[in-house]
Amino acid sequence: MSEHDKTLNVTRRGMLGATATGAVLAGTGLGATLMTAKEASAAAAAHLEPGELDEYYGFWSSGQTGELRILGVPSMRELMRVPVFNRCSATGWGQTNESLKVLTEGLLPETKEYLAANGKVTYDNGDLHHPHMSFTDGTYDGRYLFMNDKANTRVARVRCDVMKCDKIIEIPNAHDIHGLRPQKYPRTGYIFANGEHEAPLVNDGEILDDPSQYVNIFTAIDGDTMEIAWQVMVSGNLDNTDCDYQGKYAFSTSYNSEMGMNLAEMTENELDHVVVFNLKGIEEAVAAGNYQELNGVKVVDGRKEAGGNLTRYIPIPNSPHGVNAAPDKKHIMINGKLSPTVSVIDVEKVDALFADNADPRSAIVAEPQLGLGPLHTAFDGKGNAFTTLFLDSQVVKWDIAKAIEAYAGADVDPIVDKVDVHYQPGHNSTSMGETAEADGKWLISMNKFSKDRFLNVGPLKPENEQLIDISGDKMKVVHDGPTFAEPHDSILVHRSKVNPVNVWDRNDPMWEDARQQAAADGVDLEEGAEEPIRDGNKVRVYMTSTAPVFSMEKFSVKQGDEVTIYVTNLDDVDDVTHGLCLSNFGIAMEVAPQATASVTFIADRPGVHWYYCQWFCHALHMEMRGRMFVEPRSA
Ligand code: K7E
Ligand code: CUA
Repeated sequence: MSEHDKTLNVTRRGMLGATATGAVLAGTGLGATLMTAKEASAAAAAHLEPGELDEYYGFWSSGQTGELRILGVPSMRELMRVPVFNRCSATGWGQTNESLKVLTEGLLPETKEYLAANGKVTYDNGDLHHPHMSFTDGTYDGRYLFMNDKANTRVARVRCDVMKCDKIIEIPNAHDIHGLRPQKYPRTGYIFANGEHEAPLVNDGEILDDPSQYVNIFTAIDGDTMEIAWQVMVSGNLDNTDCDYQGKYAFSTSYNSEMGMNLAEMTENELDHVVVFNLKGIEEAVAAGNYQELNGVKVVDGRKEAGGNLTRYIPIPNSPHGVNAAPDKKHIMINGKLSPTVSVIDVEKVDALFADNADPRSAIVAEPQLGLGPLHTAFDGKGNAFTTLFLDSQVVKWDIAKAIEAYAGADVDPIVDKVDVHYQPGHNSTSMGETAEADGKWLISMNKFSKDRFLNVGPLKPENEQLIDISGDKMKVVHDGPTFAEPHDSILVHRSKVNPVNVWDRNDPMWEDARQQAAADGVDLEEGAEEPIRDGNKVRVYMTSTAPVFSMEKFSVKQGDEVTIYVTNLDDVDDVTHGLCLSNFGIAMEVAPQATASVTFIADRPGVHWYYCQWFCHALHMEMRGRMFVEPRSA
């Protein structure tokens, strides 16, 4: 069966409304013969010929893998992995001095102490759920991507010019950053980040079972400086977040308004809430000095009982999860999870909650019943919303205007279409769908289970991310895409918004420390040094690389020396990356065109040790190697 036929079959499965049984039937090939010409053309649009470029960049999280991934959409080809919170064997992320700086400089002092006690300088794991691009005036601006680490309470930034992480900060006072979104208007601006798990505010081991002393923390980070602007104490925990297109409010769901500590307590109430943050009110409180300073951060009190005008709590049924601002710049969708509904907030009605203390529920203008387990909603820019139904294993397309009419009493059904997905969808995303430029072409359903959709690879299965054509009235599943653990979220960014470079700028700040050290040693990074430079028991080796040679074919150090090897790649040709691997020292790193990278280690193994280029760069790539000689301590 050709690749094309497979695509057609998958489309047919979607049309059949396949359950697991339906999927097996479609596997017979029967489906393809039933395909209409229109469906075939949709499937063809998802298929790219070799060498054809995709129309969209897909930026994917990877959950507990801790990296950011880049896919091409609609082909669903994986283009790149960008290490962020993880260690990367290929690029040396977590080992090079440049990456260690990013991974360590934003850690809190007590974290550094804890890690040091365990023989580490940084965390090795992360749980990256939500990647989002910076905005200017309601749409992507191609500057940065921001993302959370739920595992170790961090927020990271990736530069879109080189697709490398340049900042990671740990968020004090909060616990386990989950929901994260950049400000949409006038620009990013703030990065809003939810602390998911509540904890005693002074968490020093004095308090365990007194929920009244537990708080949760909402954080606003300055996306330009990656410093914390302010934090807000809230009641209930915080799950997902999004903000309006006016720059006035942010919204965070809480699935545990009860502040329960176990499952029974957490799901006790029929209504939880969404917290509305009044950005101007918070800024004014901070400016007026109405805050307490905790761990160097200005923290204002937005808890329910605090009153004031910093926050409002809108009751929502029941354990709401996703928050999604519609491209109409007016509606915010709150996905009910344990309730079959999505609650629609009209941002224009939010002003009255603060100005007139209006009933918080007065901001709700629709609450359509969509199916079981609504988690996240995406948009097509034509007035439709697409909500994932986790329990039903479906995506439901619904008409926002009709949902509002129905809520006002009209006898209309907002549901336009439902399609089966395989299986149990979490997030979904549409092309440009979280911006004012939503274009209604593609939807990705990020399904948590793949079960029988792929060849069996053992008990641990991939997830299944399905591509759905949403350009017509009916949704059509056109492609299955397996992915490794566990992308939660993705964004689809038109390629016109993203313009990475091919070659690094020699003046890039990424290796500023190397530049300064070289200057102090009287060395030019682009020339390298003939011999290692000794500074007590510290030895610095400055090499350049030009395919297929390193500038040093050998160098000598003494056993026990702390050695730093700097490699500057002088090649400035697209795609001529070199790498340095020092065998049996556990050292390897990537050096892309015109970049400098460095690594530090103790040379504690006497003898001859080969270093070699670990990135295939030239016909004589195998010959691109050299020797490090470690003189024994006794010598
Ligand atoms: Cu955005 Cu998975 Cu962290 Cu929903 S969460 S699924
Ligand atoms: Cu240089 Cu391979």
